[in-house]
Amino acid sequence: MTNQNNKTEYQGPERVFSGVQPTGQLHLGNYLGAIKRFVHLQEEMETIYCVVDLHAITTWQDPKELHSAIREVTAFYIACGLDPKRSILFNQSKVSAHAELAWIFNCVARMGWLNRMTQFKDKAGKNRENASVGLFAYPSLMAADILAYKATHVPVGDDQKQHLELSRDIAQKFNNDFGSLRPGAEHFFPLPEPLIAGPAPRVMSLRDGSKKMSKSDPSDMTRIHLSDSDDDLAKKIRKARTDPEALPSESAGLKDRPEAENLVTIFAALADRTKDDVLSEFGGAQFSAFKPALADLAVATLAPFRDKAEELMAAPDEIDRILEDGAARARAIADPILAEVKDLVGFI
Ligand code: AQP
Repeated sequence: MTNQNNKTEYQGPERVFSGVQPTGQLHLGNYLGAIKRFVHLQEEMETIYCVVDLHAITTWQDPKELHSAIREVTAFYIACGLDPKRSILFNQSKVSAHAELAWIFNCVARMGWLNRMTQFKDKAGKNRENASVGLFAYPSLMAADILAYKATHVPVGDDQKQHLELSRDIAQKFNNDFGSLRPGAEHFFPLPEPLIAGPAPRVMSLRDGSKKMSKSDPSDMTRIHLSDSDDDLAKKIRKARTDPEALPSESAGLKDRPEAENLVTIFAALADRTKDDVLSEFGGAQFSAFKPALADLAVATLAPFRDKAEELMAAPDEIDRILEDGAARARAIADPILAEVKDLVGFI
């Protein structure tokens, strides 16, 4: 799993870090692109999963809604299978190393690097002058999230690939600038590896197969929320855009059929099957037969997460306790790393 070059150079332990923003409701893309993999990885490595509330405020968040969304993401983390004893679960603002290291990385990263980030361009849109400075510097904070723990592996959806590459550039430049001044510190930070090749690294909108499923799409019908009722789940799948053709019997036949490909990908990812395997069952079927089967599968898989998350949300003190405990364990890893960084940079 580890990049061989990185492994020979960086000698620290393998460690996973990732996060989800508490902005709006979690959707199927967040689950299949990220959280489902988080759960598998906790069986294999040390895992640290964060609710990235500092990232959330790079765009306006109502404070009351943010408060409740932090708990909700935590509840879904646990409901989907993350074990707070096995994985470290916490919210980012509780561990000051993230913000402190992000500042240092703002001084390592170059304007030209950040100027190339497509997510900033997409999110700032035409009104770039009015975007927050935090939105522009988002990738430096993301690098800090990962490197505050010297994490070696980062499971994310495909949309985060460019930010991960920037994290590697920041780690490399920090190593070059500061590590070379002290023997043995040339490989102070690992170059974190993205883990993107999941079963559904880019889940697309249910209404437009060329756009990714996203929290910020104005229409609810474009995405399946993890909190949707069974009826809403089934309705959204029933109304998902498709083409008039029957399903092909092999995945090669999905080429140039983005909506069909998306639904088959979702089915395969939810069922832990390959697309070819799904098509060997449904090849030749019309969407009128496939959609109800997908709706049943989605309800059977997602409804238990929703119900468990609701149960957890009814005990907010327990969620807060889990976050507090996770933050203490996170600080125990990050604080000594940050102390070394400060020393390397020359702070007293
Ligand atoms: N459509 C998607 N398919 C696969 N993975 C996805 N992710 C997000 N959308 C998809 C992955 O989910 C993780 C958490 O994402 P996030 O909440 O931190 O931020 P995001 O990528 O900005 O999520 P959204 O829904 O797309 O929000 P908006 O609408 O604000 O842009 C990440 O690993 C992400 O890759």
